[in-house]
Amino acid sequence: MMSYPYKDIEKKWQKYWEDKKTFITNLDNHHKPKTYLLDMFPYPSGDGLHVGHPKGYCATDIIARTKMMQGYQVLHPIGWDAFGLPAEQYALKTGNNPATFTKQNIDNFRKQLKKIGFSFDYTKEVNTTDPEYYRWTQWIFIKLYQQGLASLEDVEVNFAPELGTVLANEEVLNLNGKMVSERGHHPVIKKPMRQWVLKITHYAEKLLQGLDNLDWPNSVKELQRNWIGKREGAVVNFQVANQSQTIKVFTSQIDTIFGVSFLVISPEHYLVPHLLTEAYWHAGQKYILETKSKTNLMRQEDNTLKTGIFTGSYAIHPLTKAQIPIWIGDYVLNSYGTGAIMAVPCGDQRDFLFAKNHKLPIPWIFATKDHTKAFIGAKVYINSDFLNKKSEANAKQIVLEKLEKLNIAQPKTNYKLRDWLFSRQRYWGEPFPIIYWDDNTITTLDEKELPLILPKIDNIKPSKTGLAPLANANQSWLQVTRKDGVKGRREINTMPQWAGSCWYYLAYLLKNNQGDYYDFDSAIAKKRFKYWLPVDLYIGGQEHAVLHLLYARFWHLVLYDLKLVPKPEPFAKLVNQGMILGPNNEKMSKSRGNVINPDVIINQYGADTLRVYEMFMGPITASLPWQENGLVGIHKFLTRIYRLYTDKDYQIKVIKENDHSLDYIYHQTVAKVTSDIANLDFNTAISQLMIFINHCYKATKIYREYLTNFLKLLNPFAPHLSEELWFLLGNKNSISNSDWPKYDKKVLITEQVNLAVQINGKTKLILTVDNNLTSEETLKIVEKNEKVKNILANKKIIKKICVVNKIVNFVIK
Ligand code: ANZ
Repeated sequence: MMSYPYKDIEKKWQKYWEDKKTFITNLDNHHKPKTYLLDMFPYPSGDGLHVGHPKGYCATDIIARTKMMQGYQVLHPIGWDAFGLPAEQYALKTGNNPATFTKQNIDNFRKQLKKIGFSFDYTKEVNTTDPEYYRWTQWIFIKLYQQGLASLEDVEVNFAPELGTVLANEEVLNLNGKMVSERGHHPVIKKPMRQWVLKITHYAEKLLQGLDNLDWPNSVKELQRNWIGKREGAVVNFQVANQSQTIKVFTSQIDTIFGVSFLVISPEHYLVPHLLTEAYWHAGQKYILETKSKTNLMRQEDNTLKTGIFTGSYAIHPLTKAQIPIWIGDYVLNSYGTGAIMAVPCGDQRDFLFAKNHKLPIPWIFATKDHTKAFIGAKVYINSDFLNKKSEANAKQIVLEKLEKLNIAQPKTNYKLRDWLFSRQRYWGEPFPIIYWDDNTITTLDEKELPLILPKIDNIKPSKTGLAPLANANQSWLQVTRKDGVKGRREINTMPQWAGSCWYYLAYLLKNNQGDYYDFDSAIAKKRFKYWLPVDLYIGGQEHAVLHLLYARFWHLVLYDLKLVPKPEPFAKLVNQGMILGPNNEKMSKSRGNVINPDVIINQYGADTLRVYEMFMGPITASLPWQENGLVGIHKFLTRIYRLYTDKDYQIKVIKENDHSLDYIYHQTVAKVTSDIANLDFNTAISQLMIFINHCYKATKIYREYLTNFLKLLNPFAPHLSEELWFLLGNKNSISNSDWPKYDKKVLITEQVNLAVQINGKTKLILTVDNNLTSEETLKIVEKNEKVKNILANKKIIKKICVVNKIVNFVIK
């Protein structure tokens, strides 16, 4: 196969960049415009990198190298999200300490990344398991605690007995109607436990509002909006007949109040003991016990049997004064709204199924002939007293106002978002800086006592009861004595893996020359945050759409409110790279046996081939299968470049004076590659590089400066090869320190075309314009034209339609 000495070349330049510190960023140099490019930092697994990892890193690397040549101060760091379950489980299996194992994995990951030639500034490396790092994770926790945003609560948690740990809802899957852990598919059951909870719900509204201004994929913003789940509705009070209690229900459809034929409260509702009458007590208790084994997911499923039991009590309908039965039903969740509902079987399918199942009345308040399911569609009210003939919006307002006056209802905004369960019964996580004192007080550690270092222990097995592994730590770690002699013990739970990844983009900015961190609240930190934030481009997988990205935004908002960071949002622009699938079009995984190891590819074709191939596969956001022949094609392309610059046959064609024969293709290439990179259209930029090389091969003369500048365009994609050829051309300094080429727009004008200017489809004027304009540019020129201005004077333009090089049509009233 056609090849070039990529092995020597790549080794040589990787060493050069390291020796010359080419990509070391001075965080305190704030004299240029900046760009902060962030990759979702990897979990350093024992399996090492696979070819999917570099895809996102290649994208940020291209931008980093381009921006550096374009005169920006660039930060492109990397680090390790190194706490977490896999290391702990591996350690359990092999009897190793996760720390040793994690260090080996990190060293291996770093070595692999270096071989791909990324322009990462490794001096800014962060590692979430480094005590100097988690000192600040603990510090932020203390801030949250001081703000009242961290508290201990008895929560029904998802407990995985085999893992001996509690999992957040997001870490639990519904597999065939059973709760299992997302990682490893271990069974999960509900169990009440005292846990740390972070009050992310306090920030629900800010988290929702903040999304509007972010340059993020709409799909991700929509996922976050749904997760936050804001609902405008009302709380309505139903008086219990012959009792002093009222039941508060949350409804988003108060206009359906005349359709209410019963109430349903959740099995966990605090009024259950008051409402269950003696006759129903036994059956009620049995039902409540049964629901304990069900997941929230199962309870909420649309088409399952809607189980429930009558309490024996009745409520009074606030408007009709009718007595309506109160039921317990597990499709009503205690954690949402008020944990109680007014059931409208003709308007809500779950209520409909419940009514059918328990033979409860179904009053029809919507004009419809279909009585086989709950009504959906445009509402026409019947049997609804003063609401009949009203529009939906009107009806909602009228009932609410009426009930508000009677003190029976209040408007209420509800959020689906739940507080964040923050305790894990694991060893390999950040210890909480918390002490429980024998005098029943709880305190956080003093800042000066941080970091609280995770003690080395021999037995990191969780006990099957859910007591965390740190219960096995040495007494000298567990026990503390206060100056006044009062004894205390440390928290034995640890923080979840999300904690360390909530603020790592800030940690990069805090790195000092000693390899640890400036104080989070120091003057230097403030200056750096002010200059470098927000992150300009964040690239990572779609799987982090809700959890990591919502948690990190939450912490950032808290830090913003504490005036520790200057802006409320951490990540201005987000891009989700697509997956690299196995050659068989399936997700790459060890179990499927279709994992491609980048080391093998680099050995066989070189890192530049790997990089250019990954970027050439298709749009960065697309998920596409790995294809060996594509890789071969790219390797041939790079070899062709190498030959053009080194082979005598071509060298004799190189001229020092421009003969202008390549002017057009050269300027076109600079223009296209520049804008494609800015738009993250890397595959089409590479196509253009190929077109340029084809022209050079066909040309009889090649202007030397064009060859030189081509290398700058190639550099972000194939940094080693371009650096090698750059030095071959006699340059003495890294190509990364050179300036990005400019193009001359005039050269790109080949002809002019006639453009019809129309009003409502009728041609009014013909203008002659250049044939290389974008639609925005065309419109600008047309609208500036005096004659057009006269035609359009005093007209109200509803729409502008532009067909480039042909027509501009103004639609007017
Ligand atoms: C009456 C009604 C009539 C309702 C109707 C719906 C349709 P979203 O919009 O998703 O927030 N609901 C309230 N609390 C609940 C709980 N804890 N568990 C289960 N369901 C609950 O859902 C709001 C609606 O879900 C509320 O409006 C309530 O039923 C139900 F034609 O009230 B609705």
